[in-house]
Amino acid sequence: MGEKRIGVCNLCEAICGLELTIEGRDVVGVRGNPADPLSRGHICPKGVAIADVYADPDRLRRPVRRVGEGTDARWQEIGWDEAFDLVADNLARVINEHGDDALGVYLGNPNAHSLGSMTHGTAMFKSFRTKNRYSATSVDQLPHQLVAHLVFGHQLFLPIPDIDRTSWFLVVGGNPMASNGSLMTVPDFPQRVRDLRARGGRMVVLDPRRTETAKVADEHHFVRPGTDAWVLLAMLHVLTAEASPDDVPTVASYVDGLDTVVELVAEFTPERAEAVSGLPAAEIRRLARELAAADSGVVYSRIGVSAGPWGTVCQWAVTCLNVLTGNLDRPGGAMFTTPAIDAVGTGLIGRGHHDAWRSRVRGLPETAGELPVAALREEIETPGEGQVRALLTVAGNPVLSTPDGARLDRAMRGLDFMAAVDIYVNETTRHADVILPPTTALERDHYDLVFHLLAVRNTARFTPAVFEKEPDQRHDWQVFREITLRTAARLDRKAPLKKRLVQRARLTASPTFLIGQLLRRGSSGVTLAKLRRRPAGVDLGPLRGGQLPDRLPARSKRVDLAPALVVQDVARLASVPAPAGDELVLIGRRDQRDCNSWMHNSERLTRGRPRHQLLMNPGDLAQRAIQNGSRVRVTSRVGSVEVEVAASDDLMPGVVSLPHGYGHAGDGVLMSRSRDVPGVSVNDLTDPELLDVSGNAALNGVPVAVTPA
Ligand SMILES: Nc1nc2c(c(=O)[nH]1)N[C@H]1C(S)=C(S)[C@@H](COP(=O)(O)OP(=O)(O)OC[C@H]3O[C@@H](n4cnc5c(=O)[nH]c(N)nc54)[C@H](O)[C@@H]3O)O[C@H]1N2
Ligand SMILES: Nc1nc2c(c(=O)[nH]1)N[C@H]1C(S)=C(S)[C@@H](COP(=O)(O)OP(=O)(O)OC[C@H]3O[C@@H](n4cnc5c(=O)[nH]c(N)nc54)[C@H](O)[C@@H]3O)O[C@H]1N2
Ligand code: SF4
Ligand SMILES: [Mo]
Repeated sequence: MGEKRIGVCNLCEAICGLELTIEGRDVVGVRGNPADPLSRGHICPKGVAIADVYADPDRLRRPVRRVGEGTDARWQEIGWDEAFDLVADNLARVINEHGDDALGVYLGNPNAHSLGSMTHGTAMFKSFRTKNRYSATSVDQLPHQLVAHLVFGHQLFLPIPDIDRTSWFLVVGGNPMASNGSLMTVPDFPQRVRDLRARGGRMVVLDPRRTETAKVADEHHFVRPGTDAWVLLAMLHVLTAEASPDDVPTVASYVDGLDTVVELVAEFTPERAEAVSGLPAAEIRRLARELAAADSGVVYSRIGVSAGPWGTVCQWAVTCLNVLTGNLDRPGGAMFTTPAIDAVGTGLIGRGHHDAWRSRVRGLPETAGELPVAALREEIETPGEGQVRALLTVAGNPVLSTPDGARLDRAMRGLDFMAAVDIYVNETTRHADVILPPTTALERDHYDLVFHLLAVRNTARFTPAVFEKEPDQRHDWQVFREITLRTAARLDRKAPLKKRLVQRARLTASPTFLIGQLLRRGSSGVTLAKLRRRPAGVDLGPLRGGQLPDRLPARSKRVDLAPALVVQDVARLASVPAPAGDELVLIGRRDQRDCNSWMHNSERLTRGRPRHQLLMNPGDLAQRAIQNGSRVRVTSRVGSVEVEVAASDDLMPGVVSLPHGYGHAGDGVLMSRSRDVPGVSVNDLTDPELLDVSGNAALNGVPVAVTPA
């Protein structure tokens, strides 16, 4: 029969509650937990596969050390103590010999999904005084964070679509039917959309592909990749320049910069947007007016736009649309969460800053202490003071996930030393001298410090580990503690004793202990004891409106709609020649069963029809005399790959699409099953020179040529 346990899925931002059935140390059943107040029983195919990560024989369970090079590389298991010393000796050696900046650090996506990473990993990250800090943020949501910082005064004070109450929902460059939502924790998106439509609401999607989300929407329009900025600015133009005297928008008394917005959008007419984007001017006008007239409405944009050439301008325009239509901070609009642990209000996560320093080689600005990851390769390869000679990666795979990954892969071979905290030998960690594998989701306590902050409903939940860890395993927070303390002890330049003692004490407290403290500090009335009694989670109600200006993180308590950086970039947009529109451009895509570059080791997620193909409009295929199903060569400025092509009417003419996270390497990689998954890495085509003003990589809208292979 087995024993029932409450678990939580950490594989995407939806943070679904799970009900597991276990027998001894085996998971024999996984289903969604119907008692969970946020996820309400929802689960997707990946949630079931969480058991596969736990059981995977290819997963590392003990530290390994690389012996030999390239194809001759072997992995030798070593003890934890030896592994920690090896890492600390080498990191400290490089820092002592070459300075703080000689150490590069990269944090990947699963860090946001681990409590220990949030409490102890960030402390380790900060303890290194290097400028060479990187993360997946700059191939993802950096524009959202930068705009939130500039407009509201905190990088993570992000308004969330109130999907459960809105009557008009515009989705720009997101596909939550496949991704389950992002910067919008929205478990069971399909049901919430059905509910929205059942109460008479509408969902409109702008996307160069007729996606799964487009197919359940009331309306879908193609937009040429990289041109959303013109469309969103034209919507603002309609609301301001074309408004009748009765309809001129007014804004709340705590909002500054409306006049500047009106000036900036004056020349961005719907006709100009049509010429660039392909979306008819009449439709742009209608959409803007529908949003303004709706009882409540919200515009939401995601990675198709934030990882594009104008991510920051787009995200700013989305914010302006929500503000100018009166939908910010009100039910059915773009709202702010009130989580039991408010990582923003308490200052647990810093406000952020921008351009306090720049990258050594290309002079790219930092944001919130991180440099754009598109610069990592050149910082490793370019000799001179401040060159990255040692690298520490944590839960990431930048070789497959960042632009021109192939060249980053080659650059990594030139490092003096590399260490990785990861549960697999992947395309990136294969270059490490040492890999330290922590426990996985089912073996550690969890409280979500990040995604309650971004959720469509306020809830709190503490999930104790389903399985106790084995004595010879380490939690990630323990790994971070050891790396931090042992490295610090070996540095020539030591921090003052008092500081070191405080650091040691902080790193020695467990994440669960810290959560207990943080909950007590909050005003929600939720305690750890209460959460332990109600493992399904506690409902704290729908999102609350009317919180501004009191809760604004900005010291001025004002919203600034006209930050200088954005004003300048809109001016740049006004002066660039409109994209020609006659070349093919490449965009990304996600499938419900994919999980960035990992989970391809799970049999249940990879069997069935392959989904790695280049999707292309049949007209574009015919024009090039390419057969559906044949192999084609896709070439960009930086690289070239060979892959099968599949004809699809869902693609806008002139646009091709490849999923990211494919193209698994053989050499030195231990993930046996992934190697048999066909496909190429889209990031062998994406271009590290194509960046948004924030430094985020423009992974979407990359010019390519497609020819028969
Ligand atoms: N072209 C293109 N590129 C993209 C994107 C795109 O849309 N198009 N999307 C971008 C986005 S949004 C993101 S977030 C990035 C993701 O990019 P990355 O974060 O660099 O890569 P992931 O594929 O998420 O790799 C996660 C790694 O963490 C490991 N891991 C899993 N769980 C744990 C754990 O609990 N602890 C530790 N220590 N390790 C763990 C896995 O084994 C895996 O190796 O990719 C980006 N790249
Ligand atoms: N199944 C699954 N779920 C995931 C992940 C995964 O790998 N697999 N990754 C997780 C992560 S790390 C993240 S950040 C989120 C991302 O969540 P989403 O942002 O929802 O990610 P995508 O599904 O890639 O959706 C991006 C959409 O943008 C469209 N697009 C591309 N270029 C443009 C453009 O120029 N303009 C417009 N308007 N649209 C464009 C694409 O066609 C695509 O439909 O998903 C998370 N959830
Ligand atoms: S939707 Fe996301 S959190 Fe929910 S089960 Fe699927 S992968 Fe896990
Ligand atoms: Mo992401």
